[in-house]
Amino acid sequence: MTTGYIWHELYGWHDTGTGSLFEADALAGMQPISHGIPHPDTKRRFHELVAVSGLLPQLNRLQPRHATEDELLAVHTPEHIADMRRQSAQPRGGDAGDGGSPFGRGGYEIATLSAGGALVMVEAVLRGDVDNGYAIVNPPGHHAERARGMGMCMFNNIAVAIRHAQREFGVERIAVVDWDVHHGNGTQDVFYDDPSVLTVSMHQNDCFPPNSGHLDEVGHGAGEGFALNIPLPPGTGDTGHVYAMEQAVIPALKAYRPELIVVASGLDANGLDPLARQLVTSRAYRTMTERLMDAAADLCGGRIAMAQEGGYSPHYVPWCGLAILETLAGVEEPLKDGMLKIVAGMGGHDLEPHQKRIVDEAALIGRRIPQPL
Ligand code: 9RB
Ligand code: ZN
Repeated sequence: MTTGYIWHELYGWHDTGTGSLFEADALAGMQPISHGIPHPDTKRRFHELVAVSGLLPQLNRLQPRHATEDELLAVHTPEHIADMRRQSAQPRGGDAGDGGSPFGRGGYEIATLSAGGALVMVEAVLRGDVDNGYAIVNPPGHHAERARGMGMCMFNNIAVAIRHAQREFGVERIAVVDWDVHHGNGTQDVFYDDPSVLTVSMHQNDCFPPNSGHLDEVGHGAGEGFALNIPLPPGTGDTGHVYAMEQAVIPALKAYRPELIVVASGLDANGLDPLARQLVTSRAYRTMTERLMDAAADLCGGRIAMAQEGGYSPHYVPWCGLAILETLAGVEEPLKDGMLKIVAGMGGHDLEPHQKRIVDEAALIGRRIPQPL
């Protein structure tokens, strides 16, 4: 098994400012903080654990490149791309679009390298250079819509990669599985009318963005039936997430029969994340990866490309990410998660009736996915 891997130093230079997410304002009691909640150190620490664990030499390290303007245009409006480029050239950078997503000067170049990282990974999987792969890209992408960035996302990295796969490799059906704790609204927006991409998002109900990712969002027009949302109640842990994967996500994939699975791999459903209230440990990330790999082996020659989205616990994101990478790479003796005892010890891992009800409802919707082409 060869597993592709991407991390680039420039991803660690994405500057989210001193009031990151919660805008600093001395007149309103909002203190600046150099290490805001979204901070690239979390992803850098993930990469460093991959290196220190000894896994890195077993991976096929790929070099990201910048997505071209033409590649971005397959997803985004010319106005949004021009706006990001213009703001990025300002001495102090700018904001992706919602006033809560700052980026520093040169942020455009980092964002195009992020989209290009997802694209290179998808390309390597489709060419068969690697069996599967994980790109720790930054900034994230899944909130970015066609015409605007938001939620710390400038360009929709995986959407750019998917359009590239369709244009250059003629892939007809691609499935997105988004297990970030926030709704993958941007990816859903880009493909909402399009049956050639199935978007499945499992997330904490009504976490972010507001009023987004409900069960009744199923796609529109020719894309009707090709979006699936699983809005899990706050407090859902390992069993609930694995249940959602087994009962709703995998059957939806089997109904759709994708030729490639792209995972929007946010790691912010973990039990220590400051931006959500789920209770996932590395165990569920490991099991969810196994289930997806089994489905991919049945459906699409094992082709899975994962790209990083959110994840804000500098302590625990590295362990969750390592568990996924070890699973992708088929490591037989994984490194023991040094924090599992404490995070798992917080409880909440049983499947509660109110969690099961939502997953079962989503599963019914997922079973009605039509045959696209
Ligand atoms: C804005 C606000 C946010 C923005 C992003 C996240 C998480 C993103 C992620 C959570 C809350 C508020 C722009 C509040 O990890 N995605 O995967 N909140 N953003 N107020 N305003 C004006
Ligand atoms: Zn997130």
